[in-house]
Amino acid sequence: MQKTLNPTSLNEFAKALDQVEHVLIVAHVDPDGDAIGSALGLAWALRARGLRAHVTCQDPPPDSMTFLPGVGAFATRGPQERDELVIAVDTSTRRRMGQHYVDHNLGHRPLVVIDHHMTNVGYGDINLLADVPATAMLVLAAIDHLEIPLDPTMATCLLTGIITDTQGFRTSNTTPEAFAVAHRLMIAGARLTQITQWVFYRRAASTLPVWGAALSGATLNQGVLWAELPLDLQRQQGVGNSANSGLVNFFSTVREAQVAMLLTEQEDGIIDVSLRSKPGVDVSGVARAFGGGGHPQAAGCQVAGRLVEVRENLLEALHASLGETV
Ligand SMILES: [Mn+2]
Repeated sequence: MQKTLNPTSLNEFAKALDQVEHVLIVAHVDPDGDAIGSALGLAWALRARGLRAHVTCQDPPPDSMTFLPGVGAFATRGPQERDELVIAVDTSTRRRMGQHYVDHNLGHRPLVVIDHHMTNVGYGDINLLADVPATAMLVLAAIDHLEIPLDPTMATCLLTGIITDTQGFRTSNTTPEAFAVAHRLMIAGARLTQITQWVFYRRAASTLPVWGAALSGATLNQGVLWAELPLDLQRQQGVGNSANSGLVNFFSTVREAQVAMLLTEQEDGIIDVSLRSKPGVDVSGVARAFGGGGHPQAAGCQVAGRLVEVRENLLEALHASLGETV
């Protein structure tokens, strides 16, 4: 994937916007800070351009994102008949657009895809794809191309996307451009300390027993550190899925772990698999082989089956892929 956006696609995007009034922006299922920040930042920018922009998502935002301007309307409004153009942000596959997109039969509307996942095949009519640290950086490039002046609201949303996806400028894909963009966003009014506190320092105390159980059950096996959260454990502690994001990132800080994996059993019989890896080890291929996708160092998939079977299948694939790397 190229490092910068294709100018032809940017021109096509501008032309598509000129032909519509109502735009629907879709963030991926189980949305993270980049999905939510990119969606809201783009919505504010398009509104500044005179468009009617709405944001939708199958799942509600996690508590750590509730400070973002405009998040109150996030996910509460499903697609409507008058939506003329759909824009998917940070969403590597059509499937990750979620149930709203399917239920409301939006497939016949023109689709713009703005995304930075290497595994994205370009499933939109217009694809704004580039290999950058966060989709929020691509949204900013689009805003610049549309000559929309940045304001503190847009800047706050977009910087949140960058902070989230780079884990505070720590991931191996953090580029000088990420700092250059963050510099611009801070000058435009985004407050780094406020965003960092919300993104990284808002863990509920009720997550600690779940983490405790996962940590004490964690197993290191030939470079793969894994743990699982069965449904009964989650129920026992009364904590939802999103409360456990961060746990797999913590696993990846373990020196002996080349790969970290967290398996979370969901109500619907699906196992949510989160993968992380050390620089130089790529887990996106394994995620893709199981119907998911993501980045070389952070990827995931959702697999139907029993926890133990899914775990064994994933471990086998990860060990095989580690064997190739070594
Ligand atoms: Mn992202």
